[in-house]
Parts: sequence; C-alpha cells; structure tokens
Amino acid sequence: MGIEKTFSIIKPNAVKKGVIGDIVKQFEDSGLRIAAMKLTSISKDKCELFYAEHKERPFFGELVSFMTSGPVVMMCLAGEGAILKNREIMGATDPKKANPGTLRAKHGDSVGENAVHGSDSPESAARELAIFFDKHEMINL
Ligand code: 3AN
Repeated sequence: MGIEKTFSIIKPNAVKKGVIGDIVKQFEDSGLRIAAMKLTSISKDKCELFYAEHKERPFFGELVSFMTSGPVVMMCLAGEGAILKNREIMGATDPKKANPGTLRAKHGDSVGENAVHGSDSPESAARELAIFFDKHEMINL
C-alpha cells in the first residue's frame, strides 16, 4: 500500500463540542501523522465543489448548509495505508451503525452531522486535498 496522504475534516458539530483534541489524538495514536492542518470555515462555492458528486441527492442543500455553518478543522493525514486507516477510525457514515470506539460512534449526531469526513479513495484524496490545500502547505513525512 505504501505511504499515502488523505483528506480529513472535523465537521462543525464536532468543533462546536470541543472534541478536536480527542479526534486528533485518535488519529495520532493509530500511527497517522498530520502533514497539514487548519481551522477555518468553508465557503459555499468550495463546499458545493467538494460535494459535487452528491449534487442530485435530496440531502445536498442540508449538507452544504451544515458544512458551512461554523468552523471546521481540515487536515492532510499521512501514513502507511492512510486512506483505509482513516476510514476505519471514522466508522460507518451513520453513527448508529458505526463500530463502538470509532469517531462517528463517539461524536456523530446523525448521518448528516457525523463529526468527520475522510476521503474514500486515492482519487478522492488527491481531488479533495487539491481543493483545500496548496502543495507547499503539506509537509513531506
Ligand atoms: P462518507 O462520508 O461516509 O463517505 P457519503 O460519501 O455517502 O459518506 O456521504 C457524504 C456525506 O453526505 C456524509 N458524510 C454525510 O454527512 C452526508 N450524507 C450521506 N447520506 C446522507 C443522508 N441520508 N442524509 C443526510 N446526509 C447524508
């Protein structure tokens, strides 16, 4: 698998709850390294671009309005098999179905407000990182 980079967002509900530290600790404890990190808010335009594949879904408006409702933490996570590892640490999309101990089980409130985002493939990771980070902002680990 090799060293990969993946894109992670700590969503507005998790930032509001004050669990940034807990989430980052869980990533670091698993061996993932932080190659870039920023606390910021997402503009509506960038959010619509980011979630373009969901444009036709009934929850698209709700999703964009939630993701732009408050600050988020964006990260580039790096490590051996980082994409899959991040998805395992996050748990299933629906927090009620997520394995105990996963980030979504612990901090998710609903399918929409599920605390964290993580890229689902190498193609998505490259696309998503390019939307939110300049190359020089990501350190090489
Ligand atoms: P994942 O984030 O686990 O890859 P996707 O790609 O199916 O899940 O969905 C992207 C995002 O859209 C989810 N993180 C979630 O916030 C939102 N979402 C997915 N399904 C629903 C739904 N039925 N109702 C509201 N929001 C949803």
